[in-house]
Amino acid sequence: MADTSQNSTPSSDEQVQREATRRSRRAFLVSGVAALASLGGWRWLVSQPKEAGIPWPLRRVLDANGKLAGEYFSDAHLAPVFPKHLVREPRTNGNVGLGSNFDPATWRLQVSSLAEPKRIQAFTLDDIKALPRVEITTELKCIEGWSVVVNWAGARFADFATKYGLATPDGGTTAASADALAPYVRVATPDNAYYVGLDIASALHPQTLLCYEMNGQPLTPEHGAPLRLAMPVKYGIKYLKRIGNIQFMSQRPADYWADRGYDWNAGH
Ligand SMILES: Nc1nc2c(c(=O)[nH]1)N[C@H]1C(S)=C(S)[C@@H](COP(=O)(O)O)O[C@H]1N2
Ligand SMILES: [Mo]
Repeated sequence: MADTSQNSTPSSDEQVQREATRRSRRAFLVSGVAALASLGGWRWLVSQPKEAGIPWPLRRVLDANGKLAGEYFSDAHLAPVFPKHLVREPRTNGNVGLGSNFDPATWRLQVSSLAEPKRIQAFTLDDIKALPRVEITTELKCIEGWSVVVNWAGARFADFATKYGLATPDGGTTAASADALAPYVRVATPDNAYYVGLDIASALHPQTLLCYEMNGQPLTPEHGAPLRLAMPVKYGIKYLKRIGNIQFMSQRPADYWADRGYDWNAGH
């Protein structure tokens, strides 16, 4: 069949609009893929089992979001990365849930499944460190108005959830169906004094890390040892230090700062 696309002239505004939409959608997908590749996430993503040609963690994020890759994989929602020489030691900010009654030696990360009966699994720091190590240098932005470039190292939340099938209702090892994915995650300190709520797309975002190192050093207690969140698409309030509990949930979880009047999503 002859290619008529060169000389086809859109004859109405509607056709022009359709064409523009088609082109920008393609441009968007290409730039999204490039951004993932530059993060080193692409190789991991393409090694995952596929559904309809799309690796399942990504597929699920797209499904959960309900839009064409929209909010989470556009360049606008991939937080910018910085050269390492720009890193600074951040001040420590916020110590809710970081009381002294804590023994890192007996620490376990407790994860509870969406469905009843709750399946509770306990993970060690070595379990997290056994996952692919990801480094990212991004800006930690506090709602108080300061920001600082930090180099984080840890495991992708998505790798953790994928390996153990944690986001599926039964906490099993396979993803049964796309709509079965837990829509929300609650992350809290061991004493539950500080807690954040996340939608699943944000939790599985390729830049969301379970961190054990900050600026090349193991996390210090003030910065959330043994494990903390870093999620550069969100404000610092979501970077929960000293993670103790992760719960997959069907309802939007409470959030420490949202309970005090801040935006629940805390994206920027
Ligand atoms: N457990 C816990 N995590 C927390 C907080 C807190 O009060 N308790 N404060 C948050 C806020 S407001 C910010 S800006 C960052 C600061 O991280 P940093 O202390 O490592 O600089 O931690 C976040 N994580
Ligand atoms: Mo903050």
